[in-house]
Amino acid sequence: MTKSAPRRILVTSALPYINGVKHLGNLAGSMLPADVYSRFQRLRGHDVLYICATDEHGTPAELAAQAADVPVRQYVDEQHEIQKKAGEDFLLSYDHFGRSCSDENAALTQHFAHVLEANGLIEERTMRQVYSVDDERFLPDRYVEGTCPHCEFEKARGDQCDNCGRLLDPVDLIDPYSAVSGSKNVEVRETRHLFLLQSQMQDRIRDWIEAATDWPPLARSIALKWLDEGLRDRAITRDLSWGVPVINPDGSIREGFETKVFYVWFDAPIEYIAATEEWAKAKGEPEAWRRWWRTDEGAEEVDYVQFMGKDNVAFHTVGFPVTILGSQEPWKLVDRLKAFNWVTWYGGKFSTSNKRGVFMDQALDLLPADYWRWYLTANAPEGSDAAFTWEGFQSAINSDLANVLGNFVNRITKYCAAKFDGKVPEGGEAGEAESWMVAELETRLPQLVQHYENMDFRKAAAETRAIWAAGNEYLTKAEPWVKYKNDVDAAAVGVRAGLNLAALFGIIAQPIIPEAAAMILDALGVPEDGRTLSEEAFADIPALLDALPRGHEISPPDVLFRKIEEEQVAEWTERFGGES
Ligand code: B3M
Ligand code: ZN
Repeated sequence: MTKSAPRRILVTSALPYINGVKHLGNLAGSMLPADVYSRFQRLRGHDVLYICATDEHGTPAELAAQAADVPVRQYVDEQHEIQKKAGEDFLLSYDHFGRSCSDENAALTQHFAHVLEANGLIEERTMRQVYSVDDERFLPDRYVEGTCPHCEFEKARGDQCDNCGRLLDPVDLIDPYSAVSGSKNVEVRETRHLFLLQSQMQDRIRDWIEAATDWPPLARSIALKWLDEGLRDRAITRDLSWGVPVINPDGSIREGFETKVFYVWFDAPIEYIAATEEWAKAKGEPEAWRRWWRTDEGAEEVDYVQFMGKDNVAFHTVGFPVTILGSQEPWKLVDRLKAFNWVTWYGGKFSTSNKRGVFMDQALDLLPADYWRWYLTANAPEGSDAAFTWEGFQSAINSDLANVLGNFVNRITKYCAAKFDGKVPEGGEAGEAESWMVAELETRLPQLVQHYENMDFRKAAAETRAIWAAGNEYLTKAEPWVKYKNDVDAAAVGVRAGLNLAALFGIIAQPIIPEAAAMILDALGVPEDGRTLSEEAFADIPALLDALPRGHEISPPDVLFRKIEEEQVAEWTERFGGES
């Protein structure tokens, strides 16, 4: 079989906002699937670049810093390190985890603003804004709170109502007050802002989305819904001091914008590109980012895949593409966008203040990353929202990981150590049970690959588990322990196939549970270059059952997974909430 050429795949996951460690739902709907997908494609032999960063500008950062009583710069520096560590501890294999407050992002954001304005897509307009007389400032977005004009929720934020989910214009709030001081002494005043003329790009964007027939359905349907409602021009600057300054092409501050910066949603997606620049600089090849992003310099052949929660889709299918296409410069556009619904906490919202839900750093104090990675992938919120429950978590870990995978590996390696001197046995010929197993793999392995290619993560996890389960069924059929009494050669076949299956199970487990997979593969002495999921590796499936060299030494791994006990479920329910 000829080796197919590696593809170049660019992966980004929505940039976690800087104001605090993310909860398991945020992880499950962007960073984790992006990581699983990146790991899968690397194991296929492709050239993958997985980029993420913290999203550090905007009102929530300023407000959180103020609440913590530290300068915003110090706040974002600290929070970036915390989130970076949380990601590493969750084994998220970013090639680079950047920061949207980087110089690269400021320069690129300003560049885009200049070319968009030159192309007639940015215009200065006067708009009405809430102004706080006592605070002596305008109150953008979350700086103002009040009663929602749609649902009468009393603590609606200026940009969005947390109760009914509607996007709001701060001037529409009823009984507005300042989130900085609580002052009700506010009025609407006129001020100038830059507007991105999205309405002019309506047809371009629609043509592009309509042509994107291979996108997973959720992302595409959200994008089309926004287009059907009609694209509106939107302000891309705010009255804030923390953010990317609005400058002229000569570097001077734009007149009238001395106390304004770009809106966080304008600069945040640009950070995907800027973070790639940061990555290139860090590895001492400052131009290396260009072949991933400039279609005139090699990025034409890149497959670019984005991962995000459903609330971010509009910004990625309308806002950012308007920036990219409107620039009329040869930038790479996303090829496929995978969106997720919510992970809920027993059907409700995660909430720090109400002690509902587990956040990324807390999770790892309880159990290793692999446990969470498995559960959240196997229950990915793809078709609809998915509720986290301790009971569901316990059963997934105890059944899928401890029983189906862990026991298989333990049983076969221990038996080999006890009866075959810890060496892959020689002797015997493959028979009916092995043919059955080969047939299973011949159907299931290609399906597994297909599910990953389609970015159907639940299905990929279910197929992975089905392959492990088939291995257990194989051992029941082959019965090496029974055969051993009368026919050691016949037992040798089962043990040999069993060990090879254990290796295969570790190989296919790598994208989702990399740590446990490495333990299995180390115990079986599978060399690094034998751990791939490449087309060549799966070309000869019968050979997979006889891949480890005969006579090769193996050792049983340490306990791979500990079962979750009832008492633990009770304790965690108490601490983090559960069925109320
Ligand atoms: N920071 C996600 C959020 O906080 C947002 C994503 C930006 S992606 C460019 O909702
Ligand atoms: Zn509302």
